[in-house]
Amino acid sequence: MLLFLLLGCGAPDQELGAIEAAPEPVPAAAPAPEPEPAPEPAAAAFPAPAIDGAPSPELSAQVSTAFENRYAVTCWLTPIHHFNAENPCVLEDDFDGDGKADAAVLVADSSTKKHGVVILRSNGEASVIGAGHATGNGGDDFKWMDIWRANPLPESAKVDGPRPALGLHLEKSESASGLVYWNGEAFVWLQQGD
Ligand SMILES: [Ca+2]
Repeated sequence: MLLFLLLGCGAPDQELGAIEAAPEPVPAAAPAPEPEPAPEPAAAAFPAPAIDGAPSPELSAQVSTAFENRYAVTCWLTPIHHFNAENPCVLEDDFDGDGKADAAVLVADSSTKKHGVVILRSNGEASVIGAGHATGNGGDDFKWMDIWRANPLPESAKVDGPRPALGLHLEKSESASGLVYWNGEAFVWLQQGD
């Protein structure tokens, strides 16, 4: 009988309780789960070039800001198939031996229009060869160049510090070429052909 009364009286109380309780904020509700951290991008220090070989807008912006707009990305080379020269606007590889990708980008000086290469290193530093900066036999205007690619360093390349596997092979087809490589302090010219 007592149980019956309790049950009989309990129902309205529970309803009231439910109504009164509704506006109460639920204390310590389970917090929304933390979003999964985005996976680290695969070691790409620089925005990938577009499929057609043109640098991405982000990479072009990095070239502009590295030297306060002095140099502009200028893709003046075209592929030469019979020399197997793809001649992309951007070569991405480790050119200073720190194990991280750097980006070498064809540029021209915005005022003098002299041609050259800006190298954006993975440590945030930037260098320019040509484009007004005399670099060995390459001079200060690389307009003569019609082929470039990443090539292995020959043993004759002297390096102070971690040895990069690759340098920039810059060539006038069927004529002269040089390898520009990081010697531990700067990008320097190593003559390859006449
Ligand atoms: Ca590097």
